Amino acid sequence: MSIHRSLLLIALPFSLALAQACDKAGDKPHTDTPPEDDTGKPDDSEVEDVDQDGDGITGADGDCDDDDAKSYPGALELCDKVDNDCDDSIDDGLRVCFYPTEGEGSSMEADFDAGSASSPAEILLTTAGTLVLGKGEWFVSLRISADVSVTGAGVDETTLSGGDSVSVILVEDDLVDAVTLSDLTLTNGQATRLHKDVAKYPAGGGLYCLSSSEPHTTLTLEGVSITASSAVVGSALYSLGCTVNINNSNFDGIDAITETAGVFLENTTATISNTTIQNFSATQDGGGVYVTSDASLALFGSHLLGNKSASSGGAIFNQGQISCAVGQEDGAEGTIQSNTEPGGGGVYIDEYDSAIISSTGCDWGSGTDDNSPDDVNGDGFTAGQSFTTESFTCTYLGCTTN
Ligand SMILES: [Ca+2]
Ligand SMILES: [Ca+2]
Ligand SMILES: [Ca+2]
Ligand SMILES: [Ca+2]
Repeated sequence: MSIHRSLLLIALPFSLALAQACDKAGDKPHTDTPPEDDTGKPDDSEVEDVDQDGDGITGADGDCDDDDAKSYPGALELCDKVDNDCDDSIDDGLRVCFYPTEGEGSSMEADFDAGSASSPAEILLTTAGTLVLGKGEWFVSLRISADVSVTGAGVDETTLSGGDSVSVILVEDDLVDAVTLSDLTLTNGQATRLHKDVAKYPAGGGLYCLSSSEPHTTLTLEGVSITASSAVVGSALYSLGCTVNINNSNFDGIDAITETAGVFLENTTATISNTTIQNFSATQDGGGVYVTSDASLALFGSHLLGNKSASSGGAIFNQGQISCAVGQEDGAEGTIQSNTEPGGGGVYIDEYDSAIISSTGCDWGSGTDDNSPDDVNGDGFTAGQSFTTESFTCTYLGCTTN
């Protein structure tokens, strides 16, 4: 006789006895012939009355997965993509879960909760996966050196703060292909990394992205707000070598301190859609955005509003290639308005032969929302130029309307 057969013979009477015992516990008299089932559903009453996974709850008593001892009514919800507490919601009520691309998920709540306003937690993510943040505010400097998506519960629900002492998120490893941030706010960052050439300049208070070799890291922002963050260069965002895609986001310079630009793009290909960059005030060139000669910026249906430079380029200081156009999906008008600087031009074009700006379907304001004193100026201009909604192209020598 095989071992399997002997086990079966032992197990069979035991389960029959158990089924009978369960029946005795109820009021139903036991019969050998089960009543006719006219519900159309499989008759599994005898199976459910046994606690198959040993968690103390039978299927009949509400164990929503009687093959998983970590799932039963009242169980602790775990970061495992399973409904542990049997309320029909998976991983509900959890605050910080990390799900690696391979392997089991785990809670990072304790790591995040360890930070305070005066001492943000330093957290490294070195494994590819998804970090899911629930409602709450955490004080962190989050360094990402793997392909990671960070997703919050919404810009008004999930906030990561640098406590005015550290950059909130750092993306800085050449092995990283793609990092995505969505549905969260980064605030009160204070740059901790330095500009590559001018090491005395801290760069990227809210978000810092460094990708120094091919293929470049793709950094995607969807529904991200960056506020009240400070740096010498790029108070909200500094990108060196990353490919940056920004959609439905907001960069606000209120309570920010910057010498040069809220958004600083260097050796970067940037596409910014349906996004607002506003209220930045720089003591040097470039209020809202600074585009270096090896960078490009395509604006679609986006808004640069109320940015200031104490030098040149209230909205943008441009050495590279920039375009302003309507939204790619909704055709919404772009706006570059109410940006100011003393020297001339919402956009200032520096003396680089390849520096260019083209505008189609963007509104450069007029009257009270006009840029002051001009819309576009450049190193070789005889006078600053003013536009409203016409299409035009400018180099550092001057503009032509299309
Ligand atoms: Ca069970
Ligand atoms: Ca169970
Ligand atoms: Ca649940
Ligand atoms: Ca779970």
